[in-house]
This record gives sequence, C-alpha cells and structure tokens, in this order.
Amino acid sequence: MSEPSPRPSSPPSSPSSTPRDRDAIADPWGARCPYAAGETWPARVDVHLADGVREEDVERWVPTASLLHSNGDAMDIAVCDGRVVGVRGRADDRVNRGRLGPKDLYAWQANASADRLTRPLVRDGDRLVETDWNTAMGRVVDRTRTLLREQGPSAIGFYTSGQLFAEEYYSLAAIAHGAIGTNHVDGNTRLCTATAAAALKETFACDGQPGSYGDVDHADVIALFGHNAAETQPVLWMRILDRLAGPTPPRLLCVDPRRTAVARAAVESGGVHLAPLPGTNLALMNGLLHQVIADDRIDHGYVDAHTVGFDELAAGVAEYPPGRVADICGLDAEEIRAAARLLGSAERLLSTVLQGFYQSHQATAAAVQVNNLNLVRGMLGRPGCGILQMNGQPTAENTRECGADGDMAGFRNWNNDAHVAELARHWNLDPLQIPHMAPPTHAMQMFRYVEQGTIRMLWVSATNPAVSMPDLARIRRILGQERLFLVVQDIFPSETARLADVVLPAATWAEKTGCFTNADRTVHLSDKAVDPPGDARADLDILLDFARRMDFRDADGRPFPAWHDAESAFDAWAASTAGRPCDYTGLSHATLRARASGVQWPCNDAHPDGTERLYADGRFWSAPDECESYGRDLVTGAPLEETEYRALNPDAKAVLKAAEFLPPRTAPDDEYPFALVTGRTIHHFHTRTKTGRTPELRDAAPEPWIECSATDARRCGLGDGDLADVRTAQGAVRARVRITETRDGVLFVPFHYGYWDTPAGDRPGDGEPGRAANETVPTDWDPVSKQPLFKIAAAALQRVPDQSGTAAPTAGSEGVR
Ligand SMILES: Nc1nc2c(c(=O)[nH]1)N[C@H]1C(S)=C(S)[C@@H](COP(=O)(O)OP(=O)(O)OC[C@H]3O[C@@H](n4cnc5c(=O)[nH]c(N)nc54)[C@H](O)[C@@H]3O)O[C@H]1N2
Ligand SMILES: Nc1nc2c(c(=O)[nH]1)N[C@H]1C(S)=C(S)[C@@H](COP(=O)(O)OP(=O)(O)OC[C@H]3O[C@@H](n4cnc5c(=O)[nH]c(N)nc54)[C@H](O)[C@@H]3O)O[C@H]1N2
Ligand SMILES: [Mo]
Repeated sequence: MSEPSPRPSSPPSSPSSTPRDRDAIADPWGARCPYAAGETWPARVDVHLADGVREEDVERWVPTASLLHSNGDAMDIAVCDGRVVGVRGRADDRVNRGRLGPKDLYAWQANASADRLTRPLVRDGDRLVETDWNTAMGRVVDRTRTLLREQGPSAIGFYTSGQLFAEEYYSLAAIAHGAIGTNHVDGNTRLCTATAAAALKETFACDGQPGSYGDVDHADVIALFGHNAAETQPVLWMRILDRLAGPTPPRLLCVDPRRTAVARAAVESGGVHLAPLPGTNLALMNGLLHQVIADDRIDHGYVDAHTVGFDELAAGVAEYPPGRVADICGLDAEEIRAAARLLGSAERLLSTVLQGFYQSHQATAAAVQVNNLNLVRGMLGRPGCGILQMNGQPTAENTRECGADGDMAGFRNWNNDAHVAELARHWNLDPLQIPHMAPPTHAMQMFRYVEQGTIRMLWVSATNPAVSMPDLARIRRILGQERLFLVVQDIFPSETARLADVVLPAATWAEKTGCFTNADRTVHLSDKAVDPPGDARADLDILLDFARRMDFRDADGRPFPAWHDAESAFDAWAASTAGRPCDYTGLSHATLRARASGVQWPCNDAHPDGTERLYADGRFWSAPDECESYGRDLVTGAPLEETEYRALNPDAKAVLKAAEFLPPRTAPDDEYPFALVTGRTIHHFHTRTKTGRTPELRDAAPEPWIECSATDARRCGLGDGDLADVRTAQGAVRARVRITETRDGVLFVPFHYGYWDTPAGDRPGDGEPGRAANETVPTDWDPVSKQPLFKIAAAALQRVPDQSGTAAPTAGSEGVR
C-alpha cells in the first residue's frame, strides 16, 4: 500500500477545542459555542474512537471529509494496525471547525463489516458465484463489444452516483461519452440534486452554488425551504444553533409540512414556521414574492443593474395575493404576510432549499422562486446574503461538474458546438464522437429504455435503485429482465447487486484516494488510509481497467483515457476546467494535502485561495456564448432555443422567471385521503448499506415507521405504536405508527428501509405491503429537472387488524429535538 505523506493534522488549537467523545445518539448536536454576527465560528473538536483505543494509541491520522451527506465535514481517520479505529474532526477546516454529526462519528465501522463484497461475482443461473477479476471483466468487455457491434453505443447505459470521487466521475464521463459515445449516462443525482442544478441554470444560466456556509455567520434571517437541516446536515445545523445561542441571533423561516426541529427553532427564534400542504410550494413562493413586492421591499438598484425579467415576475405573482395562496396551501393569510415581513425586513438573507422542494410538485419552478426572492431583495454575493440550492449527496457536485450526470464536463453547454469542441480537445477525440445532438438521457428515461429493451446493458455504480427509485415493483421487473445485462459495482450485496449479472467489488472511502466537493464548493482530498478488503478495487481502477481491456484510443492512437491513477486523473480534470466557472486549475492533490482546510472553487491564478461567494461582482456566467444552458419553460420544461435566449438575456444578467401554479397531479381523494411524503432521519443514510451495519445507528432506528398527527391517528382508530398499512395506487408499506406534530392530512415515511437485512425472500409479493417507502411512490417527475417526485403521493392509512400484543412505539428520532 502506498502511504501518502501526512497532511498537517489538526491538533486542538485552543482549550475550547479539546476533543470530545459524546453520545451522539442521545446528543446529536453536542454543546453550544455561542457567537455573534460577524464573528468566527468557534472550534469544537468531536472525536470517536473504538472501545479501548485512546488518542495517544493512534498510529496515523489520515485527512478526509465525511461521505454521508453533502456538508463535507472535515475529519482525520484514526489508523492502528492497518485498520480504521475512529475519526476526529478537523478544527481548522472552514466547513465544520472540528464538529462531527452522528453518522460521521459512527458509520466508518461499516467498512469492516463481515459481508463486504471482496470478490467479483458472476451469474450462474439463479445464483451469483465468486470468481476472479479476469473472468468478471471478461464478461463485461465481451458484452460491451457485442452490443457495440450489433446495436451501437445507445444499447449501453451508465447509472452512477453522488458518492464516488471527482477523478472517478471524470473518467466515467470520458469513457461513456467519449470512448463509447453513448448519451445514456446519468447519476442518482437525478433523484437528488437535478433540481438544484436546474434552478441554478434557469436563474444564472449555469450550475454552481452561489452561497457559502460562511453566510451563516453573518445572516440576520435564514430561510430553510423544504430542508430539514437539523437531521440531514447536522453540522451546518450546529452552526445555526450556535448563532441562535449567541448575542445577535438570526430569525429563521422554516417551510415544511412537519414540525421538525428546524420548525421548532424557527418559532423559538421569533421567526415563522409555515406548514403548507405538500405540493403547493410554488403557490406559496408566488404569494411571498407577491407580498414582498407589494410592500416594496425591493432593491431596485440591484434589480436594474443585474437582472432581467422583473416586470414579468411582478405581473405573474400579482395573481397570488395572500388570501388565495392561503386557500391553496392550507395556511392562514396572516402567516404568509408574517413570513413575507420577515423576508422583507432581512438585511442579510441566507436562503437554503432542499428535497421538500426538489422532490415535490413543480420542483424547479418553486426552487427558482427562492433565487428570485434573494435577487429582488439584492441579497447575493455579500456576507450573509446567499443562496444555497443544496446538494444532498457528498459528491453530487462532482457528478454534475464532471459530466457523469450526462451534462458536459466543466459545466459546458451540450447545445454549443464550441463547448463540445473544447472538451473534445481536452480528450483528444473527434467532437463528433461525443454525443450532443439531443439533451442527455435522464435516469427516468434510461430505466424506460431498459424496460422497452433498447438499453441492453446497464452499468450501475454506487447506487441502489432497487430501493431508491420510485415504484419498486416496476424497478424490480425492469432490472430482473433476462435480456438485460446488469453490472453492479458496489461494496455490499445490495438489493440491486442481487439482481446483477456481474458484481464488481469496490473499495470505498478510507480505502482509496480522491477528491470531492461539498455543497458550498469546498474541495477536500480524501487520502487512502487502509487497504480494501480482499480483492476489492477502487472504482477508478475498475473503470480504467475496463478502458484498457476495451483498448480505447484517442485521435492519435494513444490509450484513452490518458491518465492512470487518481492524481493524474485529477490533473486532467483540473486542466479541463480552465476558464470555466468550476475552475480547479489552482488545485492538485499536493496543494490540497498541504492545506489545513478545504478550498472553495473557483481556485486559479486569480483566486489562489479559492472563492467564498460566486457573483460578488454582479457578473454571471450567463452570456450566451459562455452559459451552460439556454434555459427551459418552467411549466412545461420545453427547452429554449439559442436565439430565444440571446433575445432574453443579451447582457449576461441573472434571469427572473415567473411560473404559474398548477394543482398537483396526485391529490388526496376519498379513496386515498392523505398526502404522503417520504424522507430521512438523522441516523440513517439512504438505503442503510452503511448505517444499517453500524451498531449505534442501526439500534437508534431499527425499523421503519409512519408519522401522522394525533387527530389523524384517532380518526383511523390508531394509537402510538400500532401496526398500520400506508397504501397508494402503487403499493403499500407496513410499519408502526408514530404520532407527531405533522400537519393533519400528511403522512411521513422514512425511505431508508429495504430488504437486505430481512430474511431472504422477504420482499413483498405483488400487492403485499413491504417496508421500502418506494413501494408506494408513483413514477412521476418534474418537467424541467426530470427529478422524480418522492414527496407527493395520495395515500390511505389503515390499522392492521389482529395485532398480537402491543408493541412499544418506535424509539429514535423523537429524541431529535
Ligand atoms: N441523516 C441523513 N442525512 C442526509 C441523508 C440521509 O439519508 N440521512 N441524505 C443526504 C441527501 S442525498 C440528501 S438529498 C439530503 C436531503 O435532505 P432534506 O431535503 O433536508 O431531507 P428530506 O427528509 O428528504 O426532506 C426534507 C423535508 O421536506 C419536507 N417536505 C415534504 N414535502 C414537502 C413540501 O411539499 N413542501 C415543503 N416545503 N417541504 C416538504 C419533509 O417534511 C422533510 O422534513 O440529506 C442528506 N443528508
Ligand atoms: N421515497 C424516497 N426515495 C428517495 C428519496 C426520498 O427522499 N424518498 N431520496 C432520493 C435521493 S435524494 C437520493 S440521493 C437517493 C439515494 O439512493 P441510493 O444512491 O440508491 O442510496 P445509497 O444507499 O446511498 O446507495 C449507494 C450504494 O453505493 C454503495 N457504495 C457506497 N460507497 C461506495 C463506493 O465507494 N463505491 C461503490 N462502487 N459503491 C459504494 C452502497 O453500498 C449502496 O449500495 O435516493 C432517492 N430516493
Ligand atoms: Mo440525495
């Protein structure tokens, strides 16, 4: 194993940062470090080591960041005897100042689970049998060659992740787009941050997160739209809690149908919690903009200098007075006015948006209105004035910027021949080899093509669609087809791996080197700390091995891709970003290793220390020749032509776009009277392949549950802890009821629970209730971003009769207060 030279680890720099090992299940956010607006967030170093290991016993500390959410919490991995024995937060990192959340502290243990995939597997009839790399890769290469010969590149699809490293995505994009020439490349980022990207492309004509976590230190109002940060980005939430505990606390706005910890804090801060009916976000945003404009809380100077479209926006939202919006959203008009006053009186407004918007009805249109809100208030590019169209997954930013989601690497515009030619020069390929005649195929469409049989080989890496996609009965049918050749590259025998023809065992975080970028553009290097188990190999090595076996060549007949390891891949990636918004040319593995903190892109000669906020100078990447996208119609999703965009925005400003509210397609009715939303708990990550193998986290939330209000429970004859079925037209989930302060008419089910840890074959038969939330979620997506709508289904709730005994109510995130 090659030992990277150690980066300066972060010893406690002040008494307040003496490392502390807390019980992060009982105390998820730890002790407060109050601070005032404009001050530096104090350090607090969190640590957790395996039983019996003391800090002084640790042989090496290897720098990395968390791979269990998009926050990018920087930490050092503790290594003893070639094993990971714990983690410690990095006090000097800009993202977390030493803090770690529950998953950060415990989930590293999953790497050492006994059931890690250690050998490649190939299908032999009904069974998957162990084999060697030559045999497994031989099968993949044979099938690829046959399909290319018989059907051409569009018979092959790649479905990847938001959890690999930048070097891996860039290699995958080069192989799939460049060498194979298929347009069927997307990530599970389609399920996750497609709407974040789309909303930024609509407003700024280019992806790229404008804001910074540093804005929390300055804001006087922080608005969280469909974002349960307390559970999904606990370290960012600690920062907000520390401001709330300080002398000049911000006020919060929380928009969420559930009474989350964020909602409670909003009320306690003197701010507002709005609990709209699911699926009505756009109406609400239009109402808030209506009132902010009516109260003339507009920064006219900013709007005139830096935006186009204000008059159309004002005319559009004129139709949404608070009374009408209150009816649509199931709110009081006075609540809407109060929220508008809060937003209108802000001097430094930080807005964050996440899945409550991205995975609901009219997702992009609603997320764009948050951009509009900050723009009309002139709240962008100054300390405390920011927009965070959040990411969810740890490396989703890289999936997008490297082009592994089908976009062109470097936020290039597939619809601009000059951009395609530039990328082709970096790859030394003929531009015609890179598909760009049509928009990249999105994941939902790729699964449709697999269903219809035009895609015959699907290579799935680091994602578990058999649990995370909507309408699982359909997904199981699609992935289980005889005619499909399914390659699954994972670290565990997931529900998806069990359906595969070839399973490739991967090395993961701590076992491989690479970079990744969090939601506020902070790039961290994650160094290899220990060897992977058995024959498992880094995802990068698997991809490059495939390329060599396929004997891909560039225009001069040299092996393609031209790079051979993580460092050379990073250098190639960085070079390809020169002159683009996500400019990495000032970074390398060596420079990142030498720094005590992660660095925010763009980082180049002009900005050698990175860039805290985009658009501080009021200049955007929206010039027609520079932009990543010409935009779409917000209601229908129809793409704009280049000529239309040139007419709309000739002077490279930000675009204010209005959209009319349409009632959701799936609304509660007599048969299905509830609105069902699905989402997360603090203890688990996604399909629990890691957190379900971590004792502390598994035991904190061992089983799924159904949240509903006390009124709704009573109406359905249910008590806390009773077993019930949530049923939609798609399917059903059976779980115990947890009575919470969610609004009446709304049910919540966590989506983390699949079937890998239930007795074999314990999957629901058709029509039988299962435990995966996605049994119930219909196939539907946002017309602009193509992100599936996981948070809007019409459902019925029924007590399961003949319950034996009375089980205790589910323990767990009710403790998250
Ligand atoms: N603990 C934990 N943290 C995670 C993850 C995890 O699995 N576990 N995953 C990471 C990833 S990939 C992601 S994408 C993020 C997601 O992070 P979040 O978006 O914060 O999490 P969710 O629970 O999916 O949804 C957020 C909230 O949306 C609300 N909501 C539902 N419907 C509506 C609606 O119509 N309108 C509004 N305004 N709100 C609504 C829900 O009640 C929920 O509280 O978390 C990241 N962090
Ligand atoms: N109903 C409902 N469904 C949802 C959502 C929701 O809110 N509600 N949220 C959606 C969102 S935002 C997201 S992000 C998705 C997440 O959905 P998935 O991506 O399917 O969830 P994960 O469990 O994170 O799957 C990652 C897989 O990669 C494997 N893995 C981990 N590390 C590595 C590695 O280094 N290399 C390789 N090769 N494999 C690795 C893990 O074992 C796991 O099988 O779910 C979506 N689905
Ligand atoms: Mo996500």
